[in-house]
Amino acid sequence: MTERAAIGLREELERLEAAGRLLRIPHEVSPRFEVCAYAAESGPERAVLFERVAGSDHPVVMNNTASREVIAASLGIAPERMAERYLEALVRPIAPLVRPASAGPAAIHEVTYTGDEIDLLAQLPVLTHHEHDAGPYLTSGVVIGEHEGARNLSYHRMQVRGPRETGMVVVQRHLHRMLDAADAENRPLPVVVALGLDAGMLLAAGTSGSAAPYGFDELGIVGALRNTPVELVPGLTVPIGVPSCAEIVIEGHILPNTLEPEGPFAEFDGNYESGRERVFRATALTMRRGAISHGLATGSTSQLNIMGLPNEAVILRAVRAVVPSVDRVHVTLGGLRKFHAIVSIDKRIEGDPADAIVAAFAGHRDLKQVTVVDHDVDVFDAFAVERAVATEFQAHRGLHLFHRGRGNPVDRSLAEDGTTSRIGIDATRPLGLAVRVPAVVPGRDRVRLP
Ligand SMILES: Cc1cc2nc3c(=O)[nH]c(=O)nc-3n(C[C@H](O)[C@H](O)[C@H](O)COP(=O)(O)O)c2cc1C
Ligand SMILES: [Mn+2]
Repeated sequence: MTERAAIGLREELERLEAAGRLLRIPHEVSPRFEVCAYAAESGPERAVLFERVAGSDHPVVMNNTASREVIAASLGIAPERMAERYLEALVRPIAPLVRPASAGPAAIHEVTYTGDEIDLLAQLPVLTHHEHDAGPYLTSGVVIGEHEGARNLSYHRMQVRGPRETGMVVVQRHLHRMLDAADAENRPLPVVVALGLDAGMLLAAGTSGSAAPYGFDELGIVGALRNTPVELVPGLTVPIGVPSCAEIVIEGHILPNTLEPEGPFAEFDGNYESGRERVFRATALTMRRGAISHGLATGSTSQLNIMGLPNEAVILRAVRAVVPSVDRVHVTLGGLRKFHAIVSIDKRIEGDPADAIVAAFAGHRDLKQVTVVDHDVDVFDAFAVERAVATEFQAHRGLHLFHRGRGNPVDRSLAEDGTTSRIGIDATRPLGLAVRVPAVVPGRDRVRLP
């Protein structure tokens, strides 16, 4: 099987439907809470396509990153291959290409509104997510910025407050660095907001700075996952490349040195936030005919997967540098895809598990707990992992504690000075201990239950 990620949301939906992983909701559903309620109730196994959203001509997809299985179907890989495949893409990115003029106009420019023709709430389905949110928000737009040859992709929630105006929350990361430069000259920062994207694009935009440092173009990850460069077309009103695979694009500027009241909005830890945040003004809205939009609820598994699954690749890389026989890495959902990892290794010498633990912590500093198991334990099977801990682990030799490391502010259990403790669990068999022969009941394959 050649592993090639879907190019664009439409190809992704075809793949998901063929794999039985798409639920269509044909009746009309309200963008105010109801779409999110259906998405939450639907569970992580399938993406959901809302064919009729009240007040809009555009369908909305949700849950297309709700589980590893759904994402894998879009990426064209086996689910357990995700970390390995993502690592290949990080190590060998494929740079985007500008669409040649001879190829004619791109589909993303089939429908265009510019300037005062734009009315975001009238022209797009914009969801209201949680009970006490201030109103409709765009949460799933991938914001693309450029500065001195560097490109960046990241998410920034947008509170839609007027026909062309939204709030925009920009935390001190890569886009903020571009904003600092623009603020210093008191000029607006041009950006493109791409909406309605496939899982490869969504994961790349969620990849953290530890995996994709400033200046690393996240679009190169997407190109590698697709085995073909991402195609860019020039923006209509901003000097920023637009990924032509998007369903919808909002072009515009983040206003310099401007903060306005924003929120409340429920963040991924379930708490409402509000404050003074940046302001975005749209200069163009372009889309495909029949464009499909995309919704993402904060705190959902769809969001945790986007922000967390790339961490598996980073941990795999870090552990492999020390223990080349590392097999698989699983950053668990219960650990918010950030704090807890299971690592399997083919242990060659005593010392491999302890060094794998140290490497994992160094590779992804948010980690608080690493469990190392033998390679015949399925890291994705919680029962199998717990059984390995129950039957192979002894704290007097297998427990590794580290104190006073850098904590993540999201974690409210941190010490008063903001540091964290870390725990490593070596649940591998001592070398030389025979592998138990699993007890098998003969003839199970011939049983035909009534
Ligand atoms: C659905 C979703 C919403 C997010 N919302 C915000 C946000 O409002 N503001 C923000 O600064 N980061 C937000 N993030 C986090 C960043 O987009 C994410 O950490 C990204 O990887 C940062 O990219 P960078 O390393 O290129 O700066 C969000 C992430 C997701 C998946
Ligand atoms: Mn970045």
